[in-house]
Amino acid sequence: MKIKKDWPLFITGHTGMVGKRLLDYFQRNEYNNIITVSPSQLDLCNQRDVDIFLKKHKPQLIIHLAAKVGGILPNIKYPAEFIYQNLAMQTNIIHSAYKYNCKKLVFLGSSCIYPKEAPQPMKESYMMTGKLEPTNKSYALAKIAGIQMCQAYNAQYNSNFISIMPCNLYGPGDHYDDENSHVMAALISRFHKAKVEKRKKIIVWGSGKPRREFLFVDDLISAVLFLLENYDDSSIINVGPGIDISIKDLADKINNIVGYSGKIEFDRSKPDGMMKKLLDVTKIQELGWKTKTNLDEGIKKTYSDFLKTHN
Ligand code: GFB
Repeated sequence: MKIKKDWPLFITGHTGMVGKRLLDYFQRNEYNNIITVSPSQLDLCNQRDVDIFLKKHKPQLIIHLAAKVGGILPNIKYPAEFIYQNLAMQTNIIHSAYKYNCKKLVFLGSSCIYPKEAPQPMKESYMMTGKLEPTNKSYALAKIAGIQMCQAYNAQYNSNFISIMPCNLYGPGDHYDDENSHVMAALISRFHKAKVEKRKKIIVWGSGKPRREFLFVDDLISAVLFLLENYDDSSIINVGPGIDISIKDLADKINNIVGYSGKIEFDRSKPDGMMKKLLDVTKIQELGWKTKTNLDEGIKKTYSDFLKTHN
């Protein structure tokens, strides 16, 4: 669908890592009708307030990025918050988007919607073919419900709500917290601290054997923009580089980039989560999109942003 720059465009979650970069892109490119709202002004979990807000602004385009997200530990510790907040926010947004005739909505899922034992790499068709990984079941089920909701509205009301499944994201503006972050942000911050404090050893969670696929935030932005213009299908679409790396090799990479010289130890009492989670990205590549940022380049850019914001 051809997107017009003067359409009212609502970005939820505009203060998050993805939202900030996307908002910046739309502002630089003279989209002149951008709508954002802070959580203190509008609680996206409140159905009535969301409905009033969308009735007033009538966005023609919605990019729904607001979500309760976190690394493996918060997913285990706060499953109720993950399922409630994500279900509530997406349900309110999707339903009011339909009510007020939104022309196109982008819903962001996650590679964790695929079964724990899915064959690798994971094709879009593998969704709901097996049991989910227990460490992020609440988050995954909320995302699966969001996908189904988009598909149901497309089928019944002829909406154009698309669902994009990215792999693990990272990049400037990530949330750096030792316990709650995703692995990339947690390790960048921990290796940096260990270097500054001249620690003899550093702890990396789990066995180091799980493999993860990482997508640099700017590549996700480019995929979202590409799919906005080039994808109007109900079926889900994977986004990633199609390459994965073990947590051990990732730790070694971050170690080299940060320049820490101590010993790396693995804490096997911490969860490994899914052992392999690699997306099959044939579908988006055949449409003509692929990632631009390789992992070394992405980690360097992320670390440099970390230094600017955390020194
Ligand atoms: O990014 P992450 O927390 O979540 O990565 P998932 C977890 C993997 O990294 C596990 C290892 O294998 C951990 O054992 N790891 C090593 C660490 N050191 C650390 C560390 O210091 N912090 C963290 N967090 N992990 C996420 C879901 O699963 O996948 C999200 O939690 C989302 O909801 C995302 O769906 C795509 O990759 O396991």
